[in-house]
Amino acid sequence: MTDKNELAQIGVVGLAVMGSNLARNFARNGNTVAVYNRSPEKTHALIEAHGEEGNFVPSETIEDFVASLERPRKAIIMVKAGKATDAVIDQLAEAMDEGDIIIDGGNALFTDTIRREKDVAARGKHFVGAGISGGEEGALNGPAIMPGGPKESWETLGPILESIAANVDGTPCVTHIGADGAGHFVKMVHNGIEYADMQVIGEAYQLLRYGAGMEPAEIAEVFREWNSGDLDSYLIEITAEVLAQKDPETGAPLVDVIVDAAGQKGTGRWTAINGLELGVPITGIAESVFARALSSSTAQRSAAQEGQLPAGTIKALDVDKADFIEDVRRALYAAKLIAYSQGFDEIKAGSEEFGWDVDPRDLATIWRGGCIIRAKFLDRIRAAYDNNADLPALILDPYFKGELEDLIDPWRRVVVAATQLGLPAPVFASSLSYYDSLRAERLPAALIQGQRDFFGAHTFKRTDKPGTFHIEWSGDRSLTQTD
Ligand code: NBP
Repeated sequence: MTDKNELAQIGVVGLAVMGSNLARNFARNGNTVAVYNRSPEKTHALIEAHGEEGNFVPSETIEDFVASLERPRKAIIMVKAGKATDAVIDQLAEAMDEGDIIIDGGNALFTDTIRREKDVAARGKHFVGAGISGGEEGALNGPAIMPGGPKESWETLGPILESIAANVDGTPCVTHIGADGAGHFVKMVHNGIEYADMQVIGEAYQLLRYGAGMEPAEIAEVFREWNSGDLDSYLIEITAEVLAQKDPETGAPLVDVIVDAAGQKGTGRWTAINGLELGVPITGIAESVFARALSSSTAQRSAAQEGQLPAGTIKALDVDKADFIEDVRRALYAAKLIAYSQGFDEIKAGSEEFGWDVDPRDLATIWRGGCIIRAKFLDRIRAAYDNNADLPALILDPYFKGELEDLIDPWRRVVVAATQLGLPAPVFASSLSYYDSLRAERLPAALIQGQRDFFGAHTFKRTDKPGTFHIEWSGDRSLTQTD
């Protein structure tokens, strides 16, 4: 149904896949929704195909669109991230009045969101950068939404966003995350965790396929079973679906006909770059980004295969298959736990750096539904932060420490097996090194400090007394205290 005279509670600008599904979600949930797209064909197509789903108010100009919104006006931008977003913000800020709210629901870099919030605030309007996860299906049926921006905007926006968000146990998967770029920041880290989660699932598959010699359909069954336990999650569920799928053209397992070069749109890379900038060791996430890059290094990979780099001694698997499958499940759980732990570390560091006061319990709550990393064990993460809001690391929570007791030996066995089989398992292995580094009483960093002092007089601290010291390396090698 469309009515040009009715004022809309919310508007959507940009009616490609995400925007049109989001607009339908608003309409289906009883909101009157104004819709506008740069090229009017998309607006017409939406109304023609889905106009009966609820109340839509279509416009062909941004001015008509703005005029069709009730005050304070609320418009969500769902256009291509980057310059297109800036252009639309400018048009809306021009046409809107003081106190109106512009929401960017695209995948913006959080530093762009901080900049845009300042600019829009200077023009007297509110700007909310909102991370939206769940892809096109989530946008239509209930995404997880991570809005940042001013708290007062949330008071106006909250109810309408709650009406379309996913809902778990009566709790909507949306809450105010923090000021300016906080929403897009946590969405970025969500995607980084997603990269790591997908990579560890891929490594488990690789080991079962080429280590244990299992066929995709058989592995699909294993993943189905895993989905009923600790690993219960959307990504495990869809992995079983993908592995069970046959290529409609050849009848071969679909996974065998897909080119093994993983794409990326940038949010994983942003998470890794930000981790480096903040000095947070998000090794699982960064390794996953590199793993995708390596998979797409087609020329190098084919040269390495043709040139046959020496493989060394490859040892076939000599353990019981069922035992190996269980070991891989536990290694996957452990590596996934590390990825989440590191992601939450990055959010804590970002929150401190930018003064957002992000509550990790909110994320563990809203990520339980709608988003790609939704998983049963987020309830455990929530409980961990409920027990201790200042946990130094998620894996130090008593429940997760208990889980690690059961995971650590299988995890070590799987990393050894992967090495002996000559199969890559970069996140399984690097996460284990991260874990052992955290546990280590002494790290080789002491030696590195010695080297740095040797070549650059960078000084070092001592274990036995306070102060900063230097050895006269090129002289008499005496010790001096520099402060
Ligand atoms: P796209 O990212 O493909 O963008 C297409 C839309 O942008 C069209 O409506 C297009 O209008 C509009 N647009 C462009 Br391009 N340049 C414009 C400009 N200068 N002025 C006004 N409009 C302009 O759409 P999408 O895949 O629906 O994604 C929308 C946003 O949601 C993106 O930021 C994306 O990163 C984010 N997101 C996507 C997913 C997903 O699963 N796809 C998930 C989560 C978030 P036109 O029709 O006139 O060309």
